[in-house]
Amino acid sequence: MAFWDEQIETLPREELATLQLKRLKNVIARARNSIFYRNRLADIDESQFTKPEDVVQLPFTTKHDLRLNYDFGLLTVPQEEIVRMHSSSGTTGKATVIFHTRRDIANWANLVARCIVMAGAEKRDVFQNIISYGMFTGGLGLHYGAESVGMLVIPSGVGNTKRQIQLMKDFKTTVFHATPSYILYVSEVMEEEGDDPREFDLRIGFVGAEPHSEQTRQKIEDIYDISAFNSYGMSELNGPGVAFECEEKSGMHFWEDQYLLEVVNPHTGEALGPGEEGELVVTTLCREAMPIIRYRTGDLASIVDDGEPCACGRAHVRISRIKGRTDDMLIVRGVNLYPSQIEDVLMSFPEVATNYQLYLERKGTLDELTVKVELYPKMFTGDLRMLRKLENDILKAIQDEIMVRPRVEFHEPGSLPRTEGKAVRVVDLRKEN
Ligand code: DLL
Repeated sequence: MAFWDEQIETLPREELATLQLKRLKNVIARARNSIFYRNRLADIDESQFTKPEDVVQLPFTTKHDLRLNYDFGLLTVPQEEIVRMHSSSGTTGKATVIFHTRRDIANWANLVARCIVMAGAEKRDVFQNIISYGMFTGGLGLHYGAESVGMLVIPSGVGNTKRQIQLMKDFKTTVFHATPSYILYVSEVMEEEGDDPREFDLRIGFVGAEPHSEQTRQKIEDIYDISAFNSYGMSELNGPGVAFECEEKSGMHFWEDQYLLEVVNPHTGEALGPGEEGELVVTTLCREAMPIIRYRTGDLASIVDDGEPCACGRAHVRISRIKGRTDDMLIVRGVNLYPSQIEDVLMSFPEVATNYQLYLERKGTLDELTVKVELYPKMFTGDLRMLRKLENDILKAIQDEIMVRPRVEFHEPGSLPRTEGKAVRVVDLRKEN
């Protein structure tokens, strides 16, 4: 088993806590160099902190704070010290921007390199980075990490799917990085072109940036005959490289030497324990240009609580898959649900292909949920009885899961809308009425 930074990855938990406390104090002091935190932290005396958990004495930082303090309000260094800017991919409201010093970029590349090596990829691999470059952090984030490891990096970005496939063939790509929805689309194009995705040289895939179920991961692994690893991050916390799966795949290791993690009740802000699902709240422990303290990520997950340290030997906690975002929650006929619950059900049916979308409408006073789902071509043989049975089975399984009876519509593969970046899973037309 390989490590990028064995000493820090396997640091005993007491030593990790000591390191976190020291870094937390430093980061508070540093944050005070920004206009925003100078006021926000005025009453805090961090010299009294005795353990990392004392972080709860600090106020939360929200996306709204970042927006209000656009552009340089959280910057702690003179502008000439910053070498890079990124932006979050939010589609509503003002953008939030994140700045990095040269050391921040090196640190981030190091973290991503940890993830890459943890998943079993190596210098000899050919790495195709099939994800958007630019303000989005997925492209450059993995790019720098992979170069640090010494892989041959093909910065192919997203789109031009036939060219992606050609590059994979010509340069014998062994590792890719993509959103789960786009890499599934790539496999459909391969099949249309008469290529068998299992026949390529691929062996490892990094998938992330959007919620996806365990079944979707398994689908990607089966289709490509690879091992796929879940990757979590967000622009406000650099981007990818925050948490990533090891070969045990029993949760994503959250790099606690760099990020202090809390899980809180999203409504009350109260601390939750291991195994309890809540909102991830994160403090950057090493960032120079723009430290963020107790950031309300909006992402819902839990700390894995299986009572065992991970068999890979890494000491850093593991988090579950991200269930969704606090703002993704749908209320349908008074019932709260997350799109990921429906994905879990859909992807457990082998007849279901790779794409789906949820449509919400209001008929009179009643919400109507339509689950549009693509089936594999073999299902469209004209055997209506078979389709009706499948429809009933899916309906029932969804209803059991979410307590709302949807409509289910079947579509041919490739017929529902696609995006090259993050998939749009929900079309909510109720707001327009
Ligand atoms: O998506 C960073 C990233 C790039 C992560 C590439 C992994 C791979 P943002 O555009 O700021 O940054 O979006 C962050 O995406 O708060 C989550 O809601 C969601 N997200 C990211 N990774 C996952 C994942 C990048 N593995 C937001 N599972 C986050 C579920 C994810 N959701």
